[in-house]
Amino acid sequence: MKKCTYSLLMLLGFALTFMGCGEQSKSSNGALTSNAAEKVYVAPGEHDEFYAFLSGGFSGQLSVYGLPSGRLLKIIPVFSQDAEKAWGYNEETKPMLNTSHGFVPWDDAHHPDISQTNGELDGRWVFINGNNTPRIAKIDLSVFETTEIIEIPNSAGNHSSAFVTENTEYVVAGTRFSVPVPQRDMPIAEYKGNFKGALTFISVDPEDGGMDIKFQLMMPGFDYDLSHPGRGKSHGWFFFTTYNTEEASSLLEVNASQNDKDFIAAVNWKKIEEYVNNGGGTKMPANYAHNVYDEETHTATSTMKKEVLVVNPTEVPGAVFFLPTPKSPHGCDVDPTGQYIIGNGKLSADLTVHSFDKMIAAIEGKKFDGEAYGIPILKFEDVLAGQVKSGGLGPLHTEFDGEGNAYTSFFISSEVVKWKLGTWEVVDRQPCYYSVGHLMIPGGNSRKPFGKYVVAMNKITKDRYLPTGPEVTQSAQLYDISGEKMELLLDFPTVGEPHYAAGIAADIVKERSKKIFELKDNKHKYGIQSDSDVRVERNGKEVHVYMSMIRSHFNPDNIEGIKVGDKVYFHVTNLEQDYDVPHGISIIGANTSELLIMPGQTETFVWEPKQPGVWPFYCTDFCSALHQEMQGYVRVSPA
Ligand code: CUK
Ligand code: CUA
Repeated sequence: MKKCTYSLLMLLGFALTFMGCGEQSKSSNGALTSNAAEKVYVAPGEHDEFYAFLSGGFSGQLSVYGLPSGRLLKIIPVFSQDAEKAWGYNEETKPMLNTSHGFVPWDDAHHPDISQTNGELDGRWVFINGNNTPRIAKIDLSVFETTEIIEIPNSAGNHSSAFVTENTEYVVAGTRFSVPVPQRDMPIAEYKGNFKGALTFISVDPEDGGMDIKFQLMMPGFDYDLSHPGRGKSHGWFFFTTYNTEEASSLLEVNASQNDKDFIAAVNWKKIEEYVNNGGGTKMPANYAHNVYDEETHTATSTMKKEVLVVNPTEVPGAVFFLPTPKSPHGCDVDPTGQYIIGNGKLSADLTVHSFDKMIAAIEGKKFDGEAYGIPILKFEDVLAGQVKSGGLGPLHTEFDGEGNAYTSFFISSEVVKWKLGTWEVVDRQPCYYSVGHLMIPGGNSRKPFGKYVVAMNKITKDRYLPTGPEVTQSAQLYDISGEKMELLLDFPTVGEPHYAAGIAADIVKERSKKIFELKDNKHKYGIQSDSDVRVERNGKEVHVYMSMIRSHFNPDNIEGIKVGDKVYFHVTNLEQDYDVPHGISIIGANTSELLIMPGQTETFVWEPKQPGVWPFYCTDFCSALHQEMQGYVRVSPA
């Protein structure tokens, strides 16, 4: 009888599966089908619960997603020119991409981090690093635009960036490559002892967010991979993973993995800050660009800075220590209480967890195990809190849910492993498809994570999506972590390679982000206030067109008197005062992108007509029923 019922159920199960409506059935791709769909469904017109800011990797940008739906809301241009928003094309934003190497309209963006107050996300700014030409950018979340970019001198790779301390006192940028400091022509083989690793502390103005390099800590020539600030009890410290502590100039012969243990560098930045505030440190010549977008003039300016304050770790006794950490640690993560510092040794199966209290005790007891370049090395056993026997391979990064659990990504075994802080026991594991890099729990970098979801950012998406030629999309996956077991809910494609992400409850950000640019506050040099200001001014071969746009016309819309060989500047002001009505403009043959101009703002593009004729321009952004009528002509006569 029992057997009979069982087979009946089996049969029923089969039938349901064949009909494609098996309840809670696991599809061959690992997703829980029915329940998962409900959990990520955000009904039309409803808002997502979280914003997620995903780094665009080699796209150089920052993309904004809603969670749990995984819907792409916006791509914020940061380090790369963006035709859609004219970023780096119009005269106003070109200076944002200026560097000491000239105009660099691309970068490799890795790690976004959201500003904090008292260890909690305040939703004011997102910071993100450019790896290639070392830069840190700040995105203002009242407008979702990049408003400041600072170049990092004496650096290369800029990978252990851009993480913020718990009152956003500093955003920190650590060099990945050590380089000659100052840069100079020298044999590469003389790396050891000559190259330096700069850890840069950029102060952030609590009012306007203005960034400024406070000091650079000039560390030994290791590679500085990732970092995280202390928080709570360890606030005032910053931790950096290192590799290649052998200082090999070539990693070809696995030189760099000779040492059984590399280090986590623990930096007491409060101590160094005090030293610097009392006149400590040495000013050294350095060229770096500091680019600021002014929200009143809607115009960026680029300033070339000339010097930087450098501090040697041995100048400030008691400020820098090394914690031995096995096997090329990659991620360096600190739990929400600030007690545990986790080094993810990517060549090891086990995770090493250091204890902040034990570290302080060992420092106070002066229990050192030698030194490197004058920096004391603590004893591994003295600082070890515990080890997680993960059973996985290739641990990279750890996030926290605020409930005493940690979640570590394993690149090689391609999984998320959940374990308990303090007991180090593994409580769950779920596969990722495939090869996960970072994880992100909204607020996971703060004292108060919103422990509801974890996003896995995967390097490989073999077969997960429709094929699109040899370059298949990169991918993120969303897991529900509200229960004891994690549950895979959703795959969603990403823009570029999503190295890392930062997430925040939407309520903290969304009302503030409906900012209106008031026309009366428009201080743009070429801005106008009304249609009575529109005009065309000629100055030799230079022509300035002061133009307005409002539903649904340009003014002036017919322009004559332009000649081949002229340089025509179109200064176009959007007179709209509804916050979400931009207009666009471009003209035939313009060697730039269109301008998408927000209400109350002015933007400028340059046009150098090459042929006589009557050339049309039009609005490029749908704005009303008469959008198609929003157009005009420029008459160009022979020179
Ligand atoms: S990461 Cu940048 S190489 Cu593990 Cu933060 Cu992907
Ligand atoms: Cu203005 Cu379309």
